[in-house]
Amino acid sequence: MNQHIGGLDNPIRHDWTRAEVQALFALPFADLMFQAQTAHRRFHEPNTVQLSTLLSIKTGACPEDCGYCPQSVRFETGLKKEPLMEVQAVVEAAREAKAGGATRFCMGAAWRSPKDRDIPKVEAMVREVKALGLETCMTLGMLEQHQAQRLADAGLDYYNHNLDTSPEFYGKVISTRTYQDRLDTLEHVRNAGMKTCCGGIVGMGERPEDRAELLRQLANLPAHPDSVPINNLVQVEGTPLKGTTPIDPLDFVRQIAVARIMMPRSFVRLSAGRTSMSDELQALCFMAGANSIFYGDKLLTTQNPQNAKDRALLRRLGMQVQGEGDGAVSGGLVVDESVLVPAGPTCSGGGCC
Ligand code: SAM
Ligand code: DTB
Ligand code: SF4
Repeated sequence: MNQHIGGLDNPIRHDWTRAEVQALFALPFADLMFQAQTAHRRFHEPNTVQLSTLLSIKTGACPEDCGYCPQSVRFETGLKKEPLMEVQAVVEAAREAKAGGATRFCMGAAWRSPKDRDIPKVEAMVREVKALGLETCMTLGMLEQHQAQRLADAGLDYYNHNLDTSPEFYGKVISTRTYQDRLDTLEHVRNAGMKTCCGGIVGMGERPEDRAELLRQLANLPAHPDSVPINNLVQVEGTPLKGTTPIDPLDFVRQIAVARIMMPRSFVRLSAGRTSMSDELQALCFMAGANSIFYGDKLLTTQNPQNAKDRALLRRLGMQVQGEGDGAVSGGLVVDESVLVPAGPTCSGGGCC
């Protein structure tokens, strides 16, 4: 009987096998959703969603060759490149995001990695956005340990750096940085004491085994990422992945559900790709355990649903926004500690529990 693969008694695990993860994906849809809902309700307020707004602080002309990305200099996507923004323009955008209801502001740069000469400006952005009362997140490419430390010291809360896919499929999408490079950056971020935001993309032509392996890699990190963005490929004209057969929408929901079961305390973010999803599909994603979205009419360079459309959807679903409403919600987490289990023998004490 596969009813509770993963074990509800000690849900914080870092030792998932390939067979266990594939067995979760193979569950009948209703059984998988039941397990995901059970995990979700154990650790989170089930009707609350966290809103993050994205801003591209440096756009295009990236030297990397990520096959999905409109910002690579190697692909003719018609994107207008923009240099690193001025601090005050970033602060103005953050103020607008806060007024619209976002609690986290994520700044992204089309860099392979930041240059040390860019760090003072980026530190100023962190300090000033934080002073508005927003959580801060950045995604600037690979970081050296000293760079991660400087960002942490400036007060950066989260660093986003995705594994993107399985180690096996990775080489079909990116050649200019290795999987290990990404793991190293994540280690630098954890060492510096920042929270990690790390997930991937589906719908890139990967096999079901690659989707399972992406989640196994994420859950078996020394600490579960605090946020796990699940992106559905946004196909952009001119990128090598334009024309890929899209993922079956129900398999996308399964990706969210298995992420929720394997990383039950993390925020699972329904990320890129929402403009081509129906309200009903997004509702299934929330039921599968997604509890965060990107909010605002733009992601980095591509479209995201308009604020009014998202507000209407959340209203139809009776969902609250974290930080709004009656104040009963604490960081999206249910604060009844009696339901939390002590760390089991598989936990490495990496800060996940
Ligand atoms: N340049 C930095 C880096 O890649 O490390 C940060 C910005 S990069 C745009 C951040 C993430 O956005 C990528 O790792 C990828 O997962 C996601 N992404 C980029 N283009 C996408 C697309 N077309 N569809 C879905 N996700 C995408
Ligand atoms: C993540 O996992 N998804 C966001 C964020 N991290 C930076 C980015 C999505 C980008 C989609 C393509 C674009 O708008 O350029
Ligand atoms: Fe550059 Fe990041 Fe796009 Fe890759 S995903 S091409 S590193 S901006």
